[in-house]
Amino acid sequence: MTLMREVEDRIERKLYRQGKIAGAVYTGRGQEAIPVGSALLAEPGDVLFPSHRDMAIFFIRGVSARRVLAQYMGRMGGLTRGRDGNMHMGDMSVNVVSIISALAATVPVAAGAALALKYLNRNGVAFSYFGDGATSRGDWHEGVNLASVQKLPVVFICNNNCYAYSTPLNLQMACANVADRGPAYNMPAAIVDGNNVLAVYEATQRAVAHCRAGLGPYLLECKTFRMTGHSAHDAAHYVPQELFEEWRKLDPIARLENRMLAEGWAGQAELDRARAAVVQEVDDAVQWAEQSPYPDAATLLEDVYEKP
Ligand SMILES: Cc1ncc(C[n+]2csc(CCOP(=O)(O)OP(=O)(O)O)c2C)c(N)n1
Ligand SMILES: [Mg+2]
Repeated sequence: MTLMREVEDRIERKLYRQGKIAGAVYTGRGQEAIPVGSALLAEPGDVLFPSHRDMAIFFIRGVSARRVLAQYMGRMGGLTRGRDGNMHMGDMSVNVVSIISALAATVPVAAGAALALKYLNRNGVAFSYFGDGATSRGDWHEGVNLASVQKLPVVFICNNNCYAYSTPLNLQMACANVADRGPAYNMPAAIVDGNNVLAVYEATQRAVAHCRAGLGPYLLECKTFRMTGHSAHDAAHYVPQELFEEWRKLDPIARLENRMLAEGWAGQAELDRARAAVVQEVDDAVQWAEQSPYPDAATLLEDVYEKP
């Protein structure tokens, strides 16, 4: 969670302002417990479909901060080798499927991946991530319906951060919770404190067990808040200030650290050392990324189309 926070802070608050980021910047500040608490439960053969606020998934699957930073800077060292300048990236060598920009477009793809895993008897699970707004798109309903009818092993993980760009929840869906959509598909759905990484972990354990037992998909609605604008170019004037203040008290990293100290799982010195190591790792990664070259224009069509 700290690595994700540090990499995203560096991108949004420094490199973007210095004009070094090639594309737009969307961060998951305040939402780190969701990708971390869930993706830690993915087995190597499982397939993950991150959304735009789930950077930790890449780190959990072993993608380095160097490569993620090079990606955002449009360099050859990035996952798309300079073809894209933000989070539209994946790494099929570790079963992380690239984000499709159109919201919810990856949901039917996740259902398809789960169909393949089931057909091949792999006992694998697809992890499908999206925001609250994405659940109002047609693709979301088609993908969820297919998964449910076919009893496919998909954990659908919603980060409900109360906004879809500037649109608050009540203006984009008529039910109170995303989880309320589950029964329409005869799919179990749980509401989780998305700012508590241990709660997300436990809920995901239950969801994954359900999927691996062949019982079909499972929906997790992780309640959280977007502690930033929609993107680095959005100051979020439309969000009432007191909401930020309320949710700041629920910061998932601070909450876990406080719990660790209270339970005696770690001392302050250990936490400080861990944080310093993260800062150092990100310093190194930024330097590495800045030294990575931009792609040669003559190669830009490589890997765009499959060769015969
Ligand atoms: C079909 C489609 N419409 C609009 C957009 C532009 N867009 C990107 S993210 C976003 C908001 C998404 O809200 P939500 O699903 O709640 O995710 P969040 O950004 O809050 O994590 C919008 C409107 C898009 N990418 N795709
Ligand atoms: Mg949202």
